[in-house]
Amino acid sequence: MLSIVKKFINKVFSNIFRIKKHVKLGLYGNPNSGKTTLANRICQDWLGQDMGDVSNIAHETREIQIKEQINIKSGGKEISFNLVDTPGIATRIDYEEFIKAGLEEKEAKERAKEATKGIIDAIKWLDEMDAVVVVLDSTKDPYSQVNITIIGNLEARKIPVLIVGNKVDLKKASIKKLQAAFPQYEVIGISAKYGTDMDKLYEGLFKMVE
Ligand SMILES: Nc1nc2c(ncn2[C@@H]2O[C@H](COP(=O)(O)OP(=O)(O)OP(=O)(O)O)[C@@H](O)[C@H]2O)c(=O)[nH]1
Ligand SMILES: [Mg+2]
Repeated sequence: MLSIVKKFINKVFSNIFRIKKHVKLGLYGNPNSGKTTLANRICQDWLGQDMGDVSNIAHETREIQIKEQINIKSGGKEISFNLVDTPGIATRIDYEEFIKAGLEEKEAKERAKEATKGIIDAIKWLDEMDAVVVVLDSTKDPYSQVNITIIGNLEARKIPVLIVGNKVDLKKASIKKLQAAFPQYEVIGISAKYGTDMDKLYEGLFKMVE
């Protein structure tokens, strides 16, 4: 009888604890790496709704976007996340690139200005995060300054990091190259667009924050 009461009390307590735990999870990475596509995938998986706009033109996300209380289940456990989609971080923004992508000059200049502000905000927000997923494009060279800067910053702040190699559906994708560039981390290959290996990503998330 006593053990049943104990079990009941334990269950109530663990439920309270579970509800209380909100992990602020940031998505960081280069422009166009697929952060918003991943944010939408996660929101679709657990809330059945999208989070933000996706575009093949870089710097689509220029303001921090937050979706609160996404309850994710993995391995028989449940954790509540506040998901933060951030503007892509770049070392250089050239409005002429936006003109080449088809924007009018005025629009291109405005986008460049907003993108610059967005990068500053993204960096400022780093301190707010409990954990960060660095979303890398697995078809691109991993030794880019931006990746190293983001990961170095997170290490210095002792914020847990999960590295995700996105776009594994593309021929040029190489998780091996990413893994070689970041040997101290396990790199998880996914396709945010098609939902490939999302279960591995959720497992990785739980390992990181538990
Ligand atoms: N093939 C493929 N394309 C993807 C994948 N994920 C994203 N994309 C494409 O990559 C482009 C950029 O995606 P976004 O999700 O807007 O990228 P982002 O990192 O949020 O970009 P910014 O907001 O500019 O920083 C879009 O054309 C997406 O459709 C993927 O897994 N596979
Ligand atoms: Mg985006």
